[in-house]
Amino acid sequence: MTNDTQAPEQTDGFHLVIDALKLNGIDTIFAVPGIPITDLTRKAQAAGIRMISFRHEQHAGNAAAAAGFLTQKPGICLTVSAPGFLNGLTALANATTNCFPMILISGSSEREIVDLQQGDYEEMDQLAIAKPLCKAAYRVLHAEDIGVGIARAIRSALSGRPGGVYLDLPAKLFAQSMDAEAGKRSLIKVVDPAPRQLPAPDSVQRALDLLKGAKRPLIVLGKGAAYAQCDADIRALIEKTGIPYLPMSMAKGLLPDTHAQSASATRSHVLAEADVVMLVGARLNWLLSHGKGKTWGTPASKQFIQIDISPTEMDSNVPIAAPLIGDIGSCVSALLAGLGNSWAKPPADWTQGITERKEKNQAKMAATLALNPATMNFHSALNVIRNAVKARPDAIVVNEGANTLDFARSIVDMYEPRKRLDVGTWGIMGIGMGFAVAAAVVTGKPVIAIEGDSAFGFSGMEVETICRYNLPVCVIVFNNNGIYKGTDVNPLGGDLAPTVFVKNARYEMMMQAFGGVGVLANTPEELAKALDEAVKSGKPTLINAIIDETAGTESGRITSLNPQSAKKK
Ligand code: ADP
Ligand code: TZD
Ligand code: MG
Repeated sequence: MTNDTQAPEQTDGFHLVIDALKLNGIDTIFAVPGIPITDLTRKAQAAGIRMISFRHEQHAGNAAAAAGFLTQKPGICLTVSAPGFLNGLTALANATTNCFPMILISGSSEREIVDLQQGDYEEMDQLAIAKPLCKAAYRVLHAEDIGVGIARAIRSALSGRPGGVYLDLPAKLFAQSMDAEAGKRSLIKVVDPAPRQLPAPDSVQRALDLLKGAKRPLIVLGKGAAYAQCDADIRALIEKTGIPYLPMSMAKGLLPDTHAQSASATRSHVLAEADVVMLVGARLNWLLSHGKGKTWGTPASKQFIQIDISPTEMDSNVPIAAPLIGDIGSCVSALLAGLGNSWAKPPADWTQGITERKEKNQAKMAATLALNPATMNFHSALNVIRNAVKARPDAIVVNEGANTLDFARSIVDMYEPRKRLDVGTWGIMGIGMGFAVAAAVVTGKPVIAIEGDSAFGFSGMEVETICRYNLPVCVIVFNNNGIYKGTDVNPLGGDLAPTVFVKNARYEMMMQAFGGVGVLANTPEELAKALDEAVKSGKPTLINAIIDETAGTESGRITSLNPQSAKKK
């Protein structure tokens, strides 16, 4: 075909971005189109990348973050300049906070105009704004650097502690053309983006020695352990050592919550009484009371072993006696290798005491769950979902709210790893529909989103997205007429209290509006029937579960974090 007069084949910024992503195994993008990336979304779709188009960038960003957590590939969120970028930024910061790998790719306006602040369309110095809110931030100005830019973004998102990365692509870049062959050569397929990091042998021995000497050992599994995808080894470590364990919320299901060694039902007892605690991919942040205070019993009564990929996580709150730095897969297999065949199980008075307390608490909970109050409450509704997840352990549970979150976390048992996605480290509202869409898209499994009515409102419009892509998502809105409760009153009359919503809102009609199934459920029977049908049919469904508006408590289980006014009224 070629002859001397024919110009060499050209490529451009659009195609180089798409080719670089595809070369690195990226098969899905979560986006909201507009200037300057509309054509990029079209061309990516035409090139076989699955484009999931959202109604708001925050939810596209949350979807990318959840996809990253579930797959160990960076989830990609694509947005327009300034306002679209800012809408995606909360998700990027949240992903970084939670150690989920994602890349926010935003188009941006003309550098020359932005930098002189001459007032371009959607003008903003996005790179500078993103930098403090993510793990790394890059800008590509020349088409021949697109390959490097995407390779650096992927490596930054995945290596070491995973997190969010920002990639700035100015409008002019997309139309820049270059020789197709040279363009192809400029792309980089990232080799080993998350290299294993083997723990030092002496640190493994130190951890084993500490564990061996423990009288009341405890293992805490965090979402880092779920992310690491070394499920069989983690289970083997727990079962071979015989040590009781506590899963943090997104580590639930790494071992089934019904496992004999789970200490979840007697959490406060084991945290207070343990003498050696091994943290596996869990930080000693507020969710673990910073490793000190009343929760942790007698001051200085415990020693910590901490497995984490980030060395600077050690001693962040309390001294870590045995830091084990490396990737969780390598650390856990090194511990397993070091256990030998004669590992003594923990003293029976410790494990039996836990079992007895646990059985007592579980019996109490079973009695509460069996009650069937005239108006559905959190317990009677969640009991239905508990049974549904037991029947479909492969379903993914998404969960947000205050009481709706706290009760669901303790009542709905999980059976398989990475099946629970929730508000994470920040306790952020708004992840619901983004996480649900991602879970359905990347796994194809049924998704059950357990949503407080306030929590649902943050991303509710994405039910259209769920219907548009016909995703097997069943949203259950726990409708208690408000934030925490529906009973607050404004002492002055007039406007409603700030925590309450329109009473008896018909959330199910939102799903109906877009062709999905909407059901109003006043009883556990109605809820069970609708949920069963939703999971069986895979049809987008929203169940408006009417919950006793008096049943919740302020801020759920974290009431104590509310500052108290010194002045009485
Ligand atoms: P949780 O909220 O469940 O307690 P955190 O988000 O606080 O969990 O902690 C997760 C920890 O896991 C982070 O400190 C992170 O550095 C670590 N981590 C994530 N992935 C890995 C991995 N593959 N290997 C080792 N540590 C990891
Ligand atoms: N905004 C964001 C982004 N995150 C938050 N966590 C909050 C606001 C504050 N907040 C909570 O911490 S929980 C919650 C809000 C607004 C909603 C609780 O109401 P709900 O759940 O209806 O979702 P319950 O079941 O009524 O308690
Ligand atoms: Mg509510």
